[in-house]
Amino acid sequence: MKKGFIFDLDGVIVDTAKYHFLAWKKLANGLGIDFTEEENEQLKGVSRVRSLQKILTWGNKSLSSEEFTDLMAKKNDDYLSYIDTMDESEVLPDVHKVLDILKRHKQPVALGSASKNAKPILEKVNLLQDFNAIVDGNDVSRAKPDPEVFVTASRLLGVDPKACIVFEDSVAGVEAANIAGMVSIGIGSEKVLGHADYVFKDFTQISEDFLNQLINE
Ligand code: B16
Ligand code: MG
Repeated sequence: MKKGFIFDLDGVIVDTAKYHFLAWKKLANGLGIDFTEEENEQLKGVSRVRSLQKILTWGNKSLSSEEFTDLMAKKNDDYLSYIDTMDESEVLPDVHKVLDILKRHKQPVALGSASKNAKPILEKVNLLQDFNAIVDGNDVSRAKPDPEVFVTASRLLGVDPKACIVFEDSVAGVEAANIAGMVSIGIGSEKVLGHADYVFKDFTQISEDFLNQLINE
């Protein structure tokens, strides 16, 4: 059966969580809310709107809808100023290796990210041309763990969802892949991503034999 490989972006291809952290921390502190790295962890894979709602809940603050929109725009401007400094060196270890193997085996590859900034980020790290389809936060209305982003990616690739393999670093993203009936590969800690079909610390742990097995099974 024809297979399709779908990659999450933040935490899988690049580590932009550190930039989200700096931008959210500035916003939260400006509202008198403390914001820790642990709280930032809980925003991985979560949409921008939902992230701000969570921060406000943690800080027990409420905003008018104008203030909310204004702060979201400011956070994104800050975040984009960090993104602007990115280059190829920020691609996580062995991501190029895995993409090259899949290309050599003529496997279709898609991006499935919650980020509305996915395309500019891929452009900065020079990977835009490596994906046959890109589905990001601009294309979907339902956030992970809803499988919309991955199901849309499988449709664009022309591959049955059940024949797709998803690489994800977030709890909600692994859940979304599982709900879609896709093979889920967690990138990160077994403790956090134990509900994935497979878990690897990072792409350096993924061999060509393993990828061949996924392609041929
Ligand atoms: P943006 P992913 C997610 O990307 C991030 O993990 C999450 O922290 C962020 O809030 C979300 O994108 C939205 O990002 O503000 O750029 O639209 O992991 O799904 O690639
Ligand atoms: Mg992610």
